[in-house]
Amino acid sequence: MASNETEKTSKTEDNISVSSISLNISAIEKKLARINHRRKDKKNSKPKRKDAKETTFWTLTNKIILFTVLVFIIVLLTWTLLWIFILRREDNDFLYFAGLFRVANTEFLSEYREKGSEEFVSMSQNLQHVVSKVYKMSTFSKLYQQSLISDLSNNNNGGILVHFWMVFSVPEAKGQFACEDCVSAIFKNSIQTSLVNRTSVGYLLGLPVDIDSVVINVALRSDYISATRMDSKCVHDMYADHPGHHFPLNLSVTSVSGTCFFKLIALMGHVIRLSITAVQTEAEDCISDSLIIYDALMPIRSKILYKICKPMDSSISFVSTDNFLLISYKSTKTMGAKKISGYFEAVSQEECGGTILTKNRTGFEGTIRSPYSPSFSPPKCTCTWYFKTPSEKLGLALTFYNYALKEKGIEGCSLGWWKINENMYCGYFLDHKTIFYVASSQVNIKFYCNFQLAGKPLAVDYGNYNISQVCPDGYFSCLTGLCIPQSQQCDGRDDCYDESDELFCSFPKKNCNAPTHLQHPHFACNGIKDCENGSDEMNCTQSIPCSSITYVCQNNLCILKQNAKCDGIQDCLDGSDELNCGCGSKMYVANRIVGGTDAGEGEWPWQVSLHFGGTAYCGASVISKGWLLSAAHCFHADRMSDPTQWKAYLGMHSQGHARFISDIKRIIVHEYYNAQNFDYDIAILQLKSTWPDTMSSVIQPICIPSQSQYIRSGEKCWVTGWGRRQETDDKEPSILQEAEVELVNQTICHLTYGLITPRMICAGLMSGKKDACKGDSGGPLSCQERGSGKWFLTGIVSFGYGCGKPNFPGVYTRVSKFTPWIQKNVPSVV
Ligand code: 4AZ
Repeated sequence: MASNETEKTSKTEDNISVSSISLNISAIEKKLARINHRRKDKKNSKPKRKDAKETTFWTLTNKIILFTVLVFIIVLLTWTLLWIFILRREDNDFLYFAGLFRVANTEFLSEYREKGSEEFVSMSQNLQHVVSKVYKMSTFSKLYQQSLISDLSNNNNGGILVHFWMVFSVPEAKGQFACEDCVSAIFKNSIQTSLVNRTSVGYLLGLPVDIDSVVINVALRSDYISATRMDSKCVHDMYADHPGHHFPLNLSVTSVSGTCFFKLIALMGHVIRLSITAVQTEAEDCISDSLIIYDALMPIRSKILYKICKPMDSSISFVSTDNFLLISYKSTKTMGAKKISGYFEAVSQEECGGTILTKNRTGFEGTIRSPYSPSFSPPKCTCTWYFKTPSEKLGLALTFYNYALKEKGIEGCSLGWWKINENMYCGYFLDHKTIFYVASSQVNIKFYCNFQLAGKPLAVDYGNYNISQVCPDGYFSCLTGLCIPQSQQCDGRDDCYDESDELFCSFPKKNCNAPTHLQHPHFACNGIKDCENGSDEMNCTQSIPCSSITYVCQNNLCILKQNAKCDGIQDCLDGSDELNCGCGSKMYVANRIVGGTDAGEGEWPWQVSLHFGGTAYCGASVISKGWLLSAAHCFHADRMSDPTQWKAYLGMHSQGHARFISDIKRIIVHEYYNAQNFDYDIAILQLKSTWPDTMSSVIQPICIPSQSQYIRSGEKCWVTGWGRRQETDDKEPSILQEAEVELVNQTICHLTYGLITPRMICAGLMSGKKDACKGDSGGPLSCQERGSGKWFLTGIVSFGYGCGKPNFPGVYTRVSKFTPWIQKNVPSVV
């Protein structure tokens, strides 16, 4: 490794300060000597009368005064120098950057693998010099401190890949200087490219550099220190030099505290496949323990493939883009044993795509897969398949699992995009299968997997379908592509997975002669006798096969009774429906949000205000001791997903005056959150500390609805928050606002907004006026259960067209769709 310039710099600076002090002291001594000399001369030449005068000057008092003045000057001088060279330096922040670029047309020497080799030292000194010159000639010259070459590696594109660190020193007064784009732009702009030869290789002070390969990211100081420490026993280079051979990776950590790096390097022309078979960690918050896999040899943020922060016992594997991969393992010293098991191997680069001639029949017959499936694919890949069906009457059907295609809009696609016979689609992940039909006998499919992280493996079943009749007679054709029996249309159950079978239905008809479990949920087991023969309220607590309208007891048996949860009556045989019911009650008995009024103190004890970097940003709801529920979109941007930047204000009435404030330990954003259409807009937050029980009059959890919650349009609920009172306001109210809104029929909501998924619910007034607005996001839509009087979190403020506009109700995340997800992630949720 090249020398660590920072340490050198600071040492030289220290030397400077010490020697400057001694210089000044010796200067003073010289002056004194000169004075004495002059004094001696004078002594010899002046008459005796003057000697007597001098004797009087050198009295003891004068000597003491002179000595004090001298000491004072020396102390002053020392302090000034100390301040200039040591104390003032502490006002500067060091900022660390990690980056890489490819030097083209240069042969990689095997000696570069050895950091102590002459070849490595000489090459890295040259490269360091070039990087330093780039920044010293730039507007950041005063801030730039040094660069340090971390690795020189061979790679599948040829030339040498340079992994490097950079350190900038920024005065604290300049605030958070971390303009990653600026630092990156300085580097890229220094590369002289020529339009003539049309390659991405240009010249950086004479060095042939591939401009497309340049990546520079802000890095963690702790990563820089761990990776560059001279005596580090925690940076390991591991080589996979026999293709196909499994090299074991058993990292057992009992006492190590800090970050260790494992660099996995494969033979040229190969990529690394890393398989993690088990992870034992203590914490689950990514702060104390984490395993991060990078598609680079340095911890470069934009090259993260995957993060593992909690124990895992199933196998998962990743493939690198190039012939290397980095594992960063962070661990804090705790009691429990931590272990990571797995192996890595060098595998050949995999091509995907091909020509497929389908058989002369309808039905699915084969599967196409993303590259390296079932491993996660590298973030970037391109596959091309060409399909030909045997007849003009047969089109191509594609079944996607937990994935769907949507026509591409003007924005780009973040989860892969598809070009199918000249049409462009964005792909996105969701929790059910979809079928996509291409009404042509010749189908050209191009798949570009431009993921931010490693691409989830995709398997797509293909087969022919009859272009003139997608679903057989007697079947309803869902918008998800599924075919369901016609009888299931408008039965109150979402059989299509996108509710397309339940939209545009007339008011449900009673079917009093059918058994209760086949009746419409609008009537069945809702506590109201709708049928004269009482058939709609019969056998409601008997175990029946589970479905989307049944309540699941803890013993996994299902009952039909609606709102069985916490209604004060034991309905499940195991009594689980009445367990954990310390939720949804408020001490406050009385009875801006747009069109809202001031709430009473303690009226909404589950309401939370989330502050980001000191500013109120979103709302949230308390759902159990130490856990909150909010909207995923509050945490979407890179910066916003950092839990350390957030604080939760609980038991608060007037903004900023909370009874309890906690840091956030962990943010779990739903894995299918879709920033384009706000689908799966939900996030769980774990608090760092929990409030004392003495605050229970102002802090209470709200109940989570059961998965089978049936939503009745027109039902009145309350939305609360410190968001804007008008769309045009430029500041938020200080007192918590509340507004009563009505749940809106899903078909009407669909007609208004178009894309409303089953994970959304609309609420507001069609006349407008009462609505959530900017700043209310993530906050609760609270609905009171008629029987028990308990409050349930029916919705989470998500989005809307403006605020309080007529015919545009607010859109909320439908919490009942996430009950199993919440239960999986939050221990003992109420
Ligand atoms: C927001 O920006 C927001 N009218 C939240 C809700 C609504 C609009 C905007 C619904 O946080």
